This record gives sequence, structure tokens and C-alpha cells, in this order.
Amino acid sequence: TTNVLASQYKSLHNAVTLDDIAHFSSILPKSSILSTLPPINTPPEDLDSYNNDWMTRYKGHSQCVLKPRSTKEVSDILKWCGNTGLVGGGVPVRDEVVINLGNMSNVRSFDPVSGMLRQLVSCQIGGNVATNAGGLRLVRYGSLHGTVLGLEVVLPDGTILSELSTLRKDNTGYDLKQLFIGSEGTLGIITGVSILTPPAPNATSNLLLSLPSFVNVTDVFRLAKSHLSEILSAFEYIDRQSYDLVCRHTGKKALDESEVGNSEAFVLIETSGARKEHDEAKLEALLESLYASSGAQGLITSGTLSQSAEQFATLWSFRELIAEAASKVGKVYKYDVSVPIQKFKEVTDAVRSRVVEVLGYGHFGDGNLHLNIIAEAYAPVIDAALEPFVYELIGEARPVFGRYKGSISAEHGIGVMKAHALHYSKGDVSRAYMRRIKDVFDDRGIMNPGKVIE
Ligand code: 2HG
Ligand code: ZN
Repeated sequence: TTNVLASQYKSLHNAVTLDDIAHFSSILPKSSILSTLPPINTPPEDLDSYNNDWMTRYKGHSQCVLKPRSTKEVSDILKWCGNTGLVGGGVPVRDEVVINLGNMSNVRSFDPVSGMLRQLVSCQIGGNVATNAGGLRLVRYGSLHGTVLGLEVVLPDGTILSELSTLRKDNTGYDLKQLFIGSEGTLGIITGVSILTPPAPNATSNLLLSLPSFVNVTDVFRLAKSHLSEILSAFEYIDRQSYDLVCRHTGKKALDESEVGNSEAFVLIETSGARKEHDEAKLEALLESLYASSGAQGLITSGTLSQSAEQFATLWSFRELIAEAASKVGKVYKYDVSVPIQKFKEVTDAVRSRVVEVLGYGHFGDGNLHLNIIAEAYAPVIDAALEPFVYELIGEARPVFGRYKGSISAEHGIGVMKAHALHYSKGDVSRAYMRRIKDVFDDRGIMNPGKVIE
């Protein structure tokens, strides 16, 4: 895929020249430019971290990384790129200019009463907004589409779109900022964010449960919501294979093995609230009702409620270390899908029928399942077993296969890896309008080429 993409736009775009470097040197101090070209002459290995993705599946060949310090500098860079046919990207697919916003991380203002923070972008906040990854607590705090109140964005021609509003309510026509949330750098560069920040909770607790069968997870979820209500801050699903892998990886067991027995599923529940004793009373009532629940086997086989900050962290690690443990075993194919919660196991089993080692886990409360397929190496035979099978299983664009009417990317986005598969989740009309929107903002196609829409 990488090579096809690269050749497609090579003809349309220019490589970085000495002229470009000279011009960038007039915008930025030399210390803010990395380039293998003279007069900068950065050693090529210093550009490696910008050219590699962490899964080591893609390698770019960028020869120029720019680190602007202000919105104006970002604007000046893009004006030049637009005029000269240079392309700008996040992780390059080929030889794009990489624009790194690590130098722009100051807080512009913070209102402690309303909890509104205006920030010059840091790589974390701007990147989060542009990728719109949901994370572990979306179930409590909602998505960035709700909490981002305003954005400042440098458009591909250098124009600054200034919508750094801090208004909670503003129903004045089209909400342009929403287009940039999750746009993966394809429409503009986010240089400022105003965002609603809830106060950090005074008290947090968590609890890990083992459940005899997958069907019990939905019952536990229902009970957790009714007992915990607004203090529920995470509800995570871990299948048996994922749990066993983390136990092997860490050499630890979170729960009593004799109680866990043949349990098929695990659930991690977190609460965040204002008063520890109130939250604990609610959690204990939940546990009581879980143990008391009737049915042939009961709803849970064992449960541990954390008793200390250390145990709180240990219980979380059984969920958070799954991806790391998988990456230690082999090469990992990752799918990040939205399907009805009742179907998590069915989907995982369907993939398991095609390849050997599959982990199913994720953000149950959000209907977001992570499938990690572990293989000895990335290989065509595994690619063929997985694709288009997984997309046809999940996607809705092809009604014949689209049994789950799900999303092929719940939170990780489309990027370069899934651009060819967008049609499984977005219909013809949606894709046509996405293309038109891309062209309105970036008619020269200089922003993150090859990503999201081909
Ligand atoms: C998570 O929820 C992350 O742990 C990563 O979204 C999931 O690596 C993955 O597949
Ligand atoms: Zn996730």
C-alpha cells in the first residue's frame, strides 16, 4: 500500500530543495529545523523517530522536520508548502515535511470556575483532538466532539481559522471545529484548543471480576450502571485469552485461581467521585448484588476490590498491559471496531476461526472492541486470512456481509492503513461529501497525503 500511495502522489508533489530549506531558515531559527540537506546537515539517524511508526509497519523518508513555536510560524510554513507543492504530514508515508508542534505547549488561560482551559497546542492535546482517540474513560466523560469548545486551526493555505471560543452554548450555524476533530491532520493543523476540563476526582476505586460466561458481561454492565450511576468511570472487557497472556507476561495473578476456574470473561470497573466512603458503599452494594444474583452459576466467579493505590494500579495493569504483552509475543495485527456489545465474543470467535492467536478486549461501555491478532511475522498469508474478512464482518457498507453495522475504526482513526477500507463504514454519499470537504480546505492535497481518504 505504501508504495502505491507514494507513487500516486510523487508526480503531484515536489521534493524538499535547498531553496525550501533556505526559506524555512528565514521563518524559523536553525535550532527549529532538522534536515539532512545543507546548510542544516542533520545526521539522517536523528530523523528516524519521525519516519517510523511505533508498530514498525510503515517507514517514511522525510528529510525535513520543522518545529514552529507560534501559530504565525505554522501559517508561514503552510503558505510556503502550498505555493511550492511541498506536502506536510504527521508520520510521513514518503518524503513529506514533518511539522512537529512539540514547541507549542503553553497554556493560554485557565478558568478554575468553569473549568475551561485554552491551550496552545501540545503534541498531546492537539494530537488528541486531531486523532480523537477515545480512551478508557470515554464512557464517563464523553468524546472530544462534546468537550472541545473551540479550536484555532492553520488551514493549508496559511489562513488562520480562529474559533477559540470558550462558550458552552453557541448555536450560530455550522460548527466548523467539529470537522477538525478526528480529521487526522488532513484538513489543517490545530494550533490552539479550548477544552472543558472536569475537576480531577477526589476518590477513585476499581474492581476486577471474573465471569463464568461472556453473556454475564452485559448483566454486570447493567447492574454497574444502576448501582454506580454517575461515578462509573470505566467499564472494560478482557477476554480469557487476554487475561491469561497478561498473567504470563507479568508472572502475576490478579484473582484467586481456584475461584477463576474456567471463567470466560473478565471485567474491570472503575469509579471516580467526590467522597470515597460514598463510592465504596455503592461498590459494596454492587458486589453484594452481583454475588446474590441468581441463575445456575451466578453472575461472577470472583472479584477483587482494590484496597490501596498500589492495588488500584495493579488491577488496572491487567487491562493496560494487554497490548504490551501481545507485542512481546510476536507481530500484532490490530483492529479497533465498534459492534453491539452483545457481539464482542461472536466477532472475536469469528476471527479466531481464521487465525490462531486472537485477543479480544476493550471499552465495553462504549461498544468498542479491540482485536489483537498475534503472528510470528507480518505475512501475506495472514493478511489474506484477515482482510477483507474482518472489514466485511464489521462494516455496514456492504449489507450482504455487514451483519453488525459497526465501525471499522472506533477510536484509532483511519490513517494510511485503513484508507482503502473506508467504504466498509462510510457509504457512497458520505465519502463523496468527505472528498468535497477535503477539496474545499485542501484543494492541492498537501495535508497528510494518503491518509483517511485516498
Ligand atoms: C487500548 O484501549 C488502546 O488499550 C490500544 O486503544 C488498543 O493496541 C490496541 O489494540
Ligand atoms: Zn482503546
